[in-house]
Amino acid sequence: MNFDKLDKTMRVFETSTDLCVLPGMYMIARIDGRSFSRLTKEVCKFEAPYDERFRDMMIETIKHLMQCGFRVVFAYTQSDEISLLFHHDEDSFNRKLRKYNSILAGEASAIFTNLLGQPAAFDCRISQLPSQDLVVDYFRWRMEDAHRNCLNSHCYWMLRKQGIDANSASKRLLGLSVGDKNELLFQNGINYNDLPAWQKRGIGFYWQNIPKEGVNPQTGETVITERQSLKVDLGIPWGDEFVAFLLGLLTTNQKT
Ligand SMILES: Nc1nc2c(ncn2[C@@H]2O[C@H](COP(=O)(O)OP(=O)(O)OP(=O)(O)O)[C@@H](O)[C@H]2O)c(=O)[nH]1
Ligand SMILES: [Mg+2]
Repeated sequence: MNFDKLDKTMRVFETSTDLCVLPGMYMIARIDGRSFSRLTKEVCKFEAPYDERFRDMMIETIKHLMQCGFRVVFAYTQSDEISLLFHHDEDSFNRKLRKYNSILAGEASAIFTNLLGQPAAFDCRISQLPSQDLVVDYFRWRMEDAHRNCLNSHCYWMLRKQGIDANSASKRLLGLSVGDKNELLFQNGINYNDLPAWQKRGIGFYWQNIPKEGVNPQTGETVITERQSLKVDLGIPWGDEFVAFLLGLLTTNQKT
């Protein structure tokens, strides 16, 4: 068989199951650290429950993901996960799913590994959402997860730091309500309300137009132009304010 024929014959086997995201669907990628429980506790020994060095590596990874060739309009991170919302008209690789999944997992793994100085891997999946309301629900879901993680992990590590073993600490928290957990923290000197917003709600990333002063070389006049700058928001709004913020973002990024 000559090469052209062989190429044509074999190509079918790797492309026949290719799926593309339908036009009009909103796409959100979730990129999650693989076995980061082990990485953060055994391999690298990060401060628990939250370590600013780990947070800052996630931030740098996301800055890269937002500028690596796709049109990402909003990113969100909490724990070891990253969510990327694409522009409504995003059309790289004809919206082929395998391209997004493999490239984003690869880019995140490469950057994070570099920052950490140890091998670290991420997986990636794409949600295909037919409406703006579902996009909003997606982020409300992740933010609610951040909030639960924050409360649970502060309780758990508060007990562990008092010398209680892993099993007993988990058992101690079983069946406690949100109110009980808040009270448990309070009795031990931690006011949940006073914890940093980035731990309770996660971190948001979006583009902002920043006015920039320049000089017109022909006339010598001062001119104001706009430059896009990436905002890393450690105090993103929550509740209705967050919903309004997201809907605003979706409206601006609806069509080209
Ligand atoms: N010590 C520490 N751990 C963190 C921090 N941020 C996230 N983690 C840990 O990262 C892990 C993320 O949880 P998962 O994604 O569910 O667990 P995983 O081990 O990565 O498992 P897979 O995602 O299924 O591969 C949890 O164990 C968190 O405690 C941090 O700032 N400090
Ligand atoms: Mg993980």
